Amino acid sequence: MHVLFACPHNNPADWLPGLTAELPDCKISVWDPAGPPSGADVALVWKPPAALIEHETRLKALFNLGAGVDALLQMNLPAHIQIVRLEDAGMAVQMAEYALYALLRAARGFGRYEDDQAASRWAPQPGLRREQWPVGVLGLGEMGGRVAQAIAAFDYPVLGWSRSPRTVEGIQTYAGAEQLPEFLRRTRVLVNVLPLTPETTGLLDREFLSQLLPGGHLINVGRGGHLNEPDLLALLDEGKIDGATLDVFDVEPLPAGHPFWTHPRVHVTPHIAASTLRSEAISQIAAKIRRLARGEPISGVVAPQRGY
Ligand code: NDP
Ligand code: OXD
Repeated sequence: MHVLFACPHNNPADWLPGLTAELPDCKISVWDPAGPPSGADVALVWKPPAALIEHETRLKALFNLGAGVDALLQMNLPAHIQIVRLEDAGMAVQMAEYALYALLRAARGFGRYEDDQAASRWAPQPGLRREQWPVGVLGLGEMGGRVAQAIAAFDYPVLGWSRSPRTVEGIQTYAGAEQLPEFLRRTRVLVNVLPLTPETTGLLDREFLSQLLPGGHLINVGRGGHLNEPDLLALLDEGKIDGATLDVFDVEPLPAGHPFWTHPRVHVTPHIAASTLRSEAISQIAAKIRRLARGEPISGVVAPQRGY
C-alpha cells in the first residue's frame, strides 16, 4: 500500500514519523504537485485542492483528518474514491467540553460576572433551576451523542434529534422532520452538531430558531453553513434569542468588521471546539489502512448520497 500525505496546511514532518511507525509495511510519501504522480493508493487529506485528484489518479480512498467531510463532498470526487472520516479520535470529549462550557456560561451567567468584574460590581444572580434550561442537541452521532450524555450528567433535561431514530440513555430522542417541531418547542439551549449536507444547509434560520423556548441560546459547533447569520442577528436584536456561542462561520476566518465580533450577546471562538489530535488520528487511520491492505471492511466510510 502506498500512502500519500496530502495536507498542504500541515507540516509533513509532524506526521510522517508517526505514520511510518504505525505502517512499517507501507510506502509513505508527501504530495508534490509539481512532481510526477506518486501512484499512491490512499491519501490523508484536509480540504485538499482539486488538483490532487487530477494529479493522483490512482487514489482509491481519502482519509479525512477531521469528522466533517462537507469540503470533500463539495469536490464531486469520482465515484470510485471512498471518503473515510475520523470517528471521534479524541474529538468527542472536546466537543462535550465545549458545549458544556457554553451552556454553563449562558445558564450560570458567567459572561455577566465577567462584565461585573470589569465594572467592580458585586451582583449575585439567583440560583439556577435546571428544569428551566432544557438543552436540545441536533445530531446524535459521535459528537452529538457524547455532548448529550455529558450535559445530562449535569442533570439538565436533554433532548436529541437525529435523522433516524436513536436511543441514548437519559436523553429524550426525536427523529426526522416530523418530530422536529416538538423537539424545538421543548428546547431552550440548542447545540448544533450536525454534518453539513444538502438537507441541513441553512437549517438554522428565523423560522427554525423562532420555535425555541423564550430566552433561547444557540451553540453552533457544526458548520457555518447551517446558520443563516443575518436571521440570527435579527432575532438577537429583537430579543427573540438571548445569546449565541459560535465556533463555526460562513466565512472562516470570521472577517474583520463582521457584526458577530462586537455583538454583546455573541461569544465567538475560532473553530476550535474539537481539534484533530495527531496521534489519535494517525492510530485510527493506520488501523484502517492495515485492514484495507488485508482486504477487510472498515468503518467511517462516508455515504455520498446521504452527505455524511
Ligand atoms: P456523525 O456522522 O457521527 O453524526 C451525525 C449525526 O447527525 C447523526 O446522528 C445523524 O443522524 C445526524 N444527521 C445527519 N443529517 C441529518 C438530518 N438531515 N436530520 C437530522 N439529523 C441528521 O458525525 P460527527 O458527530 O462525527 O460530526 C458531526 C459534525 O460535527 C461534523 O460533520 C462537523 O461538521 C462537526 N465538527 C465540528 C468540529 C469543530 O471543531 N467545530 C469538530 C468536529 C466535527 P443519524 O444518527 O440518523 O445518522
Ligand atoms: C472537523 C472539524 O470536522 O475540525 O473535524 O471541524
